[in-house]
Amino acid sequence: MSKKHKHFETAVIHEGYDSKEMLGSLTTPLFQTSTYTFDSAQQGERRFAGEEEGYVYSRIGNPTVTVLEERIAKLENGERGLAFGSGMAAVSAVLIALTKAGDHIVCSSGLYGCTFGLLTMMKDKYNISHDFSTMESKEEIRSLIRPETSLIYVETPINPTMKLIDLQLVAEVAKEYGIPVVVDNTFSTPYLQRPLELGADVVVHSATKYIGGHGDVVAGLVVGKKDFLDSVAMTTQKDIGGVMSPFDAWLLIRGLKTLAIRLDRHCDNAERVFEKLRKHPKVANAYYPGDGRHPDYPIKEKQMKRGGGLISFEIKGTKADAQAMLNKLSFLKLAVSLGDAETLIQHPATMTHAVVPEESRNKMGITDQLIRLSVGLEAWEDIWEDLEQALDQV
Ligand code: LCS
Repeated sequence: MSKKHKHFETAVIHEGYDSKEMLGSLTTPLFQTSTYTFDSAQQGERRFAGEEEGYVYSRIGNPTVTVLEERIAKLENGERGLAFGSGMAAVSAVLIALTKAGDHIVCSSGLYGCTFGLLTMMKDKYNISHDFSTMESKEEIRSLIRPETSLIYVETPINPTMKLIDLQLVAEVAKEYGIPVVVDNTFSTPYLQRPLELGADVVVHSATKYIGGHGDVVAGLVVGKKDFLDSVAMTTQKDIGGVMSPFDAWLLIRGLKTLAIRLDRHCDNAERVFEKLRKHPKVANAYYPGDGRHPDYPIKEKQMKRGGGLISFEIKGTKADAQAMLNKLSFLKLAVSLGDAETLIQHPATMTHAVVPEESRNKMGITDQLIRLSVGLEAWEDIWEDLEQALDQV
């Protein structure tokens, strides 16, 4: 196996893969197979018993997927990685593994819409309740923890409000109670933020976003301690079965190689577009964690390398004005998802967070005027020109 690489930019290209083991193939081969042959019935028995290493069936493991799992584990500085068929498959595998009927979850006061939907379903079906916390102080988190609280779940930056949570502070409280902290690191990726180094126990990703980076795959990843991920691998991954296809792993291995350079460009573009956007007369508020005026900027300075590629902003006016602006865009893409080469723009209240009831949306800060912008890799001047002409027409 390859040695541990010191620099992130090298690790995204080399970790978890040794070409000498693969007939010298420079790129990771695509093992597009569902199953694996045994030399004898006894070998099959030993493999199923876990007495001999080797692949048995691609829901339980695949060599292409293994390379990706080892690479993401190294990048997040965790012990083991696991790959899933979507970000939600990853989130649900972790949440189901860590809870039983009657348990309780403390979560950040903003979450991706489908994560909110999953928590609502778990409450309705299994009486697993949850409370939202701003996580602004230790006292506030402590006040919500009950004997049956089995985990703390955090998104930071929060989709789509771009508020931040202090991960070290949350991890310190969780340690007092001996409960794990799960962090959705989709918006930052390990290039900008490494929650496990700040005391979190598990990291989840929608790899659909920056990790893939090219808008051509839906996928999820989990990283954490070996014992916990071994148990997830044998339960909520193997038996619920939301695994990643080998081809999707192959695409993600390719995407990851440029993660660092892509993210630097996403950040450069977002910083420049934000400076213009915040001054536009039709924009009431604009939120970017890399901006020194952002209320959570001190948290950004503590735990994020840069501010990321996402901006959200509120239009002066109504929902109709926000929709009118989106309809006036020329080449920027009106679409959900984020982290792609193309700049993507969407209306959270009616799209990604439409499943969140209006009252909860308002509490989270998702107003009808809020627009989320995933700044792409195009020339920033072109991105701004399109946004400006659309805003001018509102
Ligand atoms: N976590 C976060 C923070 C997300 O933004 C998403 C998807 C997921 C988990 C789920 O990942 P998936 O299953 O889609 O791979 N977020 C989306 C968004 O903001 N627009 O479209 C999807």
